[in-house]
Amino acid sequence: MATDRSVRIGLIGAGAIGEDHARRLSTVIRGADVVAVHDVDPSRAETVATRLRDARVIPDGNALIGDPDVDAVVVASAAPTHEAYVLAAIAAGKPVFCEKPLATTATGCLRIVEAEKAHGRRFVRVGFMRRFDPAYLGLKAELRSGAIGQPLLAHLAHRNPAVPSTLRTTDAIADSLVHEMDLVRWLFDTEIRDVRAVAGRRNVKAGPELHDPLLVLVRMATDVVVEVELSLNIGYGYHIRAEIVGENGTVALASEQPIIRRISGEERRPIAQHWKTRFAAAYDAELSEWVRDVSQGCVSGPSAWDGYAATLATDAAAESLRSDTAVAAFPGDVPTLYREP
Ligand code: ISE
Repeated sequence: MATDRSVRIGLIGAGAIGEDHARRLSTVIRGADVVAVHDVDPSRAETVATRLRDARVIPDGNALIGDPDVDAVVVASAAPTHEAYVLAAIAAGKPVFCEKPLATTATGCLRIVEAEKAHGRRFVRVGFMRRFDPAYLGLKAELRSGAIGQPLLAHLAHRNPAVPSTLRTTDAIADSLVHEMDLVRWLFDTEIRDVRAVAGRRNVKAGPELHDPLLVLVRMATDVVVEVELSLNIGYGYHIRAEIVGENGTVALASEQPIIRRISGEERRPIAQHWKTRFAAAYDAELSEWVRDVSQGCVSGPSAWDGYAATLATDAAAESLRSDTAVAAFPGDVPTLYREP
């Protein structure tokens, strides 16, 4: 649909990220209106809808997708529901922004890839927002400048202050580690070859079904080796770290906080406490670009193929924990539909 009126968006999922996207779509980003909201918890849908100018609560997600007043769909519901809603949006011929992961298994992601290929066009954009984070964009620009030479290694850390005690290791891998799996493909412009996950000493704060922390070695097709730490109960804050080691030097994410406090003989720098605040600019940028695309009748950004390649790698990480070996995660050649022009 190319249009000069506001894009009418249906939101599926009114939880933490869904309500944040509703806020940004209705108060930050121009050219969009959230006109319909669905959530498995009707009271959550109602709470979000009442904050919006003119939004209806629709009790069924598929009915929201098919609603004639909905031009485009944001899927921000629980990860196990993503595949079905994205397939329904494609069947309805509607553009869809799907929060990561695209699906909880690579097989599920492939079903979405096949659905787009059957239509001969893209409908899907995946919410890999780190590609739009100013700090990561600076890191990628440094890498591309060649200043540090060819990249050899990278050290990444993904630290959450705490997660629910019910979280399982496989869900944490599929939902959190997926960011790093997309990030390394984007940063190094190459595919992942294999993944080796190691579970060491458990954090006593981790729930009974969560192995935390994890250390994951990711080997890229160019032989760059990436070490990823996934810590989900680190306590002190929401801290995302990245350092790339090149032939001539290193480049790293600096602290995202602009100030340092020097008090009582100490230097103290604030650290974000939540992913909503640490990546607010990135979420704004990615959704702003999506709304612009929808209004112009085009699709860009992280694709269903990117979603498949990242989840293939998280599947491999989970399998590696089970088998205690490295597991292949090379997705194969990018289908024509997804090749950059
Ligand atoms: C959450 O769903 C996100 O996507 C955050 O970016 C990530 O850091 C967090 O671990 C996930 O639970």
